[in-house]
Amino acid sequence: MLQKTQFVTSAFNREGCPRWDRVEIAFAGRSNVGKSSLLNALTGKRGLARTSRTPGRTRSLNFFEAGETIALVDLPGYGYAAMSHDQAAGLANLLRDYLISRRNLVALAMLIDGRRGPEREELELAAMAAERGIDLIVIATKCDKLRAAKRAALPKLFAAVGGAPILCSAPDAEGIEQLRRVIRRYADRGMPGIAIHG
Ligand SMILES: Nc1nc2c(ncn2[C@@H]2O[C@H](COP(=O)(O)OP(=O)(O)OP(=O)(O)O)[C@@H](O)[C@H]2O)c(=O)[nH]1
Ligand SMILES: [Mg+2]
Repeated sequence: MLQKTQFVTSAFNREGCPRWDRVEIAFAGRSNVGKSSLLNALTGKRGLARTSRTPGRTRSLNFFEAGETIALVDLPGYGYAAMSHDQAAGLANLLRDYLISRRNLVALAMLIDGRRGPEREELELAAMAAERGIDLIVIATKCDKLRAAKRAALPKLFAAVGGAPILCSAPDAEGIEQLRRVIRRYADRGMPGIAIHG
């Protein structure tokens, strides 16, 4: 199912988002944390979502359809300082608007660098998800960079966002199967009874 994921569209505002009944699983996190790389690893398609060493690569909401019932959404990152003020504010608005108002959104995959752990923005994201009743999937990225001791300390480091995250590494494919299983559960559950738009 995920291997057949296809890019559908990029949106720069609410009106640009697809009108469909798919449930959406969105990938959020600090700029450069590895959202696009993880999407590519999950789908096995290297060039599906654009990645870059330079933070601030993804500047729109990017929708990908997978199977019959779900979509994955690659979100722009936050917290990238070297962007113009207007540009950063515009991206933050786009992101906030999507997270707060998108009815198709059922799960937020929150990516956090395993070396950093959650910070203020992640606590805000977690609170927003809880408030909206959106599932939170906490993911520690770049775990190939962690030494054993740091790895063992992850549940404690991530305590403020619910404890043990899913440990992932895009180059090593660590955690990818586990995450695919989580996503498949949303696909199996199918769509909620009511049609959702907007
Ligand atoms: N070592 C390591 N590097 C990674 C991993 N995932 C991503 N990277 C690298 O981190 C950089 C940023 O990756 P992206 O996937 O573009 O990050 P992003 O979160 O989509 O960034 P924005 O779109 O700017 O918000 C790239 O140089 C990736 O190769 C990982 O699991 N391990
Ligand atoms: Mg990206």
